[in-house]
Amino acid sequence: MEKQEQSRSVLLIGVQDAGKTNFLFRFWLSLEAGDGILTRAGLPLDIDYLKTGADHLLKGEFAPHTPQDVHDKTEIPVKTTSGGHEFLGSLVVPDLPGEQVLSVFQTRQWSSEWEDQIRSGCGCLLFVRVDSPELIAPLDWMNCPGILGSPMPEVTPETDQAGKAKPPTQVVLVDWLQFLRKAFTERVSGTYKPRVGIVVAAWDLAPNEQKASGPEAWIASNLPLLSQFIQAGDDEFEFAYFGVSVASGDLAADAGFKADYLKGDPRRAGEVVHSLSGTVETSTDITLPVAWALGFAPATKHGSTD
Ligand SMILES: Nc1nc2c(ncn2[C@@H]2O[C@H](COP(=O)(O)OP(=O)(O)OP(=O)(O)O)[C@@H](O)[C@H]2O)c(=O)[nH]1
Ligand SMILES: [Mg+2]
Repeated sequence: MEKQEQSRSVLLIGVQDAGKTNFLFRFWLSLEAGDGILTRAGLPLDIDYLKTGADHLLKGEFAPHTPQDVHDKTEIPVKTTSGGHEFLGSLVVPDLPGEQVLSVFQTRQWSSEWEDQIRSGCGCLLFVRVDSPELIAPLDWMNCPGILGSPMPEVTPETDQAGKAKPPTQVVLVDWLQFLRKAFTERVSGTYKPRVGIVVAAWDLAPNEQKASGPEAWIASNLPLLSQFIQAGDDEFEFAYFGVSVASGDLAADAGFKADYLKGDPRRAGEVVHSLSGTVETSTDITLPVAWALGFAPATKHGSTD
């Protein structure tokens, strides 16, 4: 059995409103419940941040947007003894506001806080969220004539508070993958293949017909540039897709669901849809995407239809 005792990180990357914070708080509840691949192995230093956040989910509400001035550097003692891995150590999962992710894209510079996390054994989770108003999608010019019967009309781009056009989310994320590749090559090695989980948050909001095909197909139809980059880049990263729902329903818009959720066991809610064994399946282990990013769950099996 491979035994490791050290500090590892998983970076949560996504623009505003992508579901990072709610995932982190549900992940913490899941570590505490102790039923998943990863479990808690002590108390984090910044327990207040996690506890206050998790209280929102326990009260049946989503946690709010992370303010610009929050520089959370959550460090949680965790352990696993799953699948031939034995790990006891500290897991750094920084929860930064999406504005910072966007600002790295805009200024082409990142802080030493980001840089310091790029090390061997570090994994990444890239977040996008179903139905997010912050998911900026350009009109697909290739399909436009087919859909609209005419070439692409003039569109007014969405703008930020300063009146600057907001970049399409998939362009930001593809750029981030390129920053990450460069940083891993410089700081670890050119042959190190970091694990990058693509997390589609608020999976409960995906239309039913799209749910059956899983998060990979959702990304292919909603963020085609990102999907193509992922397909072309599988020698540079190890990718897997996860559809995550922190409550298994919409606490904000569905009062009936919220009442049932509160009557049940809010400490153990949420689910993850993935295809790690080659077909779309649902797991109640919310630690799975993080465990996978750390290498504690097997890589995706491809070609199950052969
Ligand atoms: N239905 C549903 N909505 C969700 C889920 N997760 C997040 N949301 C919604 O998405 C919003 C944004 O989620 P956050 O976790 O704050 O997103 P974030 O990436 O941390 O955003 P910033 O802090 O702005 O960077 C929440 O306020 C919820 O309304 C989910 O599993 N299901
Ligand atoms: Mg946040």
